[in-house]
Amino acid sequence: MTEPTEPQPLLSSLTGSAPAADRPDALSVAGRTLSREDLLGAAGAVAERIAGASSVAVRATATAETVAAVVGGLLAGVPVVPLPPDAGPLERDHILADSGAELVLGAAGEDGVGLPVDLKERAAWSGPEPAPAATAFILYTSGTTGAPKGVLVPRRAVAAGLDGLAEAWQWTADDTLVHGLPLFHVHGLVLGVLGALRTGCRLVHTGRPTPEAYAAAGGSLYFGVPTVWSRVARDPASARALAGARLLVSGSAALPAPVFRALEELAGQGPVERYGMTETLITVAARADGERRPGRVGVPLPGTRTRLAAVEEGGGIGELEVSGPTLFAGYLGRPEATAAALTPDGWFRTGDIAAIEPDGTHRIVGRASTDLIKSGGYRVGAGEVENALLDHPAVAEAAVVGVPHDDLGQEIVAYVVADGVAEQALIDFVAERLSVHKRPRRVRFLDALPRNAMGKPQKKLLPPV
Ligand code: MCA
Ligand code: AMP
Repeated sequence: MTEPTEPQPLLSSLTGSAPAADRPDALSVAGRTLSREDLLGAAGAVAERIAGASSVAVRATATAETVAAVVGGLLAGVPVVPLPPDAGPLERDHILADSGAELVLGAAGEDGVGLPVDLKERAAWSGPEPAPAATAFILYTSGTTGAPKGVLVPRRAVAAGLDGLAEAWQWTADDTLVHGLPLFHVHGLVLGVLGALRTGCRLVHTGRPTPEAYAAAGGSLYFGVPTVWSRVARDPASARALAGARLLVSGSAALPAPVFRALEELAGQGPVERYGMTETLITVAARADGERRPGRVGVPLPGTRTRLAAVEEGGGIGELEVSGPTLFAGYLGRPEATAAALTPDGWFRTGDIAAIEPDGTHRIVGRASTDLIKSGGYRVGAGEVENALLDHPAVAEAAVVGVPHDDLGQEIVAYVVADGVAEQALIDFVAERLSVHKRPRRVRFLDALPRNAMGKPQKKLLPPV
């Protein structure tokens, strides 16, 4: 078997393949426009400031400054740690301490920490191309228990993943990519910003992913999480305005079939779905030239292999395992967690239950653990929210679950044993200490959590909300 060839390195794709005709609005983020040359100049100035640092955190507001800071990190070969801009002290301090980030780029938050990025600064960066195995990003993501883990994403994985998607979606410099997703996760940042820079296409980031903003942006290629697509589908005028787009893409959570059908009717096309994880980037995608069917997330990207583990007899479904060039290099400082996530032969255990159809297309059926919640496309660990609730002096016990929800896919619901505290106060307590999107949307007060004979909480026995 021949070894797969290395993709074009990340740095030279950022600096070397600018389309011949740069345009003043090559990049537009929440109304601020820049040419590609301006972006690279500002990013070069960032690179000069941070060169030699072991890692740099970026307060990832949806702004052009964030894009310049991230690209500056990639130019300088300094691993970038995106920080959710609304992360409260518990989450922020954990990410900064765990990653060891020496600097925080971006306008200072309430903590007063942050070095502003000036888009008017310019420098031509001429540093060497870092090794393909060097870390591009340390992305913090929830597990089922404890605090989020830092996922080490190699530069090679980003390059390979983006090239695979460009091929699957016929994504070229002629496209205009539109989305309004957060810039601290794979979807909005890696695909939604670096994908545009690597293919050389124009990017319009709408600030927030509202149906009206998507409709007004006039793109050829649109990215959204299912919550965004379901809001578009409920706004017929906005949905119809997308009829001229070449391709709509949904990912980060399961797209409900009724949303697919509504878009088919209103926008003349259902979205292609793709599937992935922070640890693996996107591994499976429906192709632009393939059949679009609700619930089918497509076929493995070039170089990626998939298999099902522990398939139940006659069931045809099992835990999806993946291998290939887009896999992470481990959880930062957590060898046991890294080892537990991999099989002895090096495949990543996704924790997702899937089926592979005879035509090779994949269906995601559910998750093995109910303690990993997907709400609005955000991955939220039940344990992290439970620990935050238990920090409240009035809370004696807490159990957090994801409950099916029309708009968010799953809604975070907390069951607590607590005395003398109101529902909203607990919601705000979590929103302020973690990130706003990790807050429970509802809190139920119980006299005791259901437990088994061993004293272990039994989430299956919790009463309906
Ligand atoms: C509400 N707000 C509060 C509180 N309640 N603020 C403080 N304390 C509270 N108690 C404010 C918020 O700050 C926000 O303000 C506003 O209310 C609305 O927030 P929220 O209700 O959370 O927004 P939403 O409407 O529910 O958001 C839906 C959404 C969002 C826009 C779809 O969930 C979203 O952006 N999802 C994308 C997630 C994503 O990109 N996932 C990718 C990871 P303000 O309006 O002022 O801000 S997955 C990935 O990367 C993989 C690899 C993959 O497959 O893609
Ligand atoms: P994250 O690490 O935040 O990207 O979350 C990864 C998880 O999102 C996966 O393990 C899946 O459970 C879920 N996911 C991503 N894309 C899809 C999809 N197209 N359909 C169903 N679930 C998805």
